[in-house]
Amino acid sequence: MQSIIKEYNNIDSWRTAMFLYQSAVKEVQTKLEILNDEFQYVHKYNPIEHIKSRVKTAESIAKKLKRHGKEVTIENMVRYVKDIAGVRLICSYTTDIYRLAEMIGNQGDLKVLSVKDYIKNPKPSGYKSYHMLVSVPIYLSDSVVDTKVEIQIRTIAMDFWASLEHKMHYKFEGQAPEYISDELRKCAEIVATLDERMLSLNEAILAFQTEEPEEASNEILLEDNPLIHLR
Ligand code: 0O2
Repeated sequence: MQSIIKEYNNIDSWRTAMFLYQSAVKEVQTKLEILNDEFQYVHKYNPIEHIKSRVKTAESIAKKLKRHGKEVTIENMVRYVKDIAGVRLICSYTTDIYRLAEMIGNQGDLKVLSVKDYIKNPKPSGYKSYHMLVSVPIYLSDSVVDTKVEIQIRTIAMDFWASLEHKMHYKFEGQAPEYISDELRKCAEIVATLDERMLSLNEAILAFQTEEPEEASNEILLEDNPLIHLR
């Protein structure tokens, strides 16, 4: 273990660091694809709609270090920028998010270093997402290097919102006109409502499908209809 930590702290070249982050993204993405395939095989359901992966650009790393008041060095980048390797999981429903988080937490070779639940505690901007910082062992020919990857899990609707908010943030460099920030906050509320209603609707559809074969007739009493609880 000691030798692994020493190796990690000894990363002194940009190419070595980027090679490790790219390998870590591949490793985590493959793991999550396998989990999703297994879930489909066992439960006939995919909790992941799609996966987006990226390694942060040099420009973005430098910007983040400056934002945190740190000198732009390889050492500081490895120590302070936690999301250089990033994997984003897009799901249909909020329940998928917590199901996936639990599945990730149960992976023996991934160490969960920290969790930020911006779904239960959204940012003042309205940003919602579930962030997990994990470390994954990268097996090289002569050593093993634990490498950090930030996994972001969010619904399709949250992702749609976050993409536009990100665009706004970059366009106005944090100085967006008040009416645009206000409108985005209102859209975040609509996103939350949409996610809730889509989840209820999906549950109602699933309940209907499982109950139907046991019914003597196809008639459904109004008070038994799960859809009437939606609003
Ligand atoms: P980019 O350009 O997307 O890579 P930080 O608060 O960011 O200084 P930390 O610990 O990395 O420090 O924070 P966090 O909360 O885990 O955020 C990491 C990433 O989550 C961000 O990376 C964004 O991708 C995303 N994120 C966090 N907050 C927001 C938000 O309010 N709106 C949107 N659209 N995305 C957010 P970067 O490096 O900030 O940006």
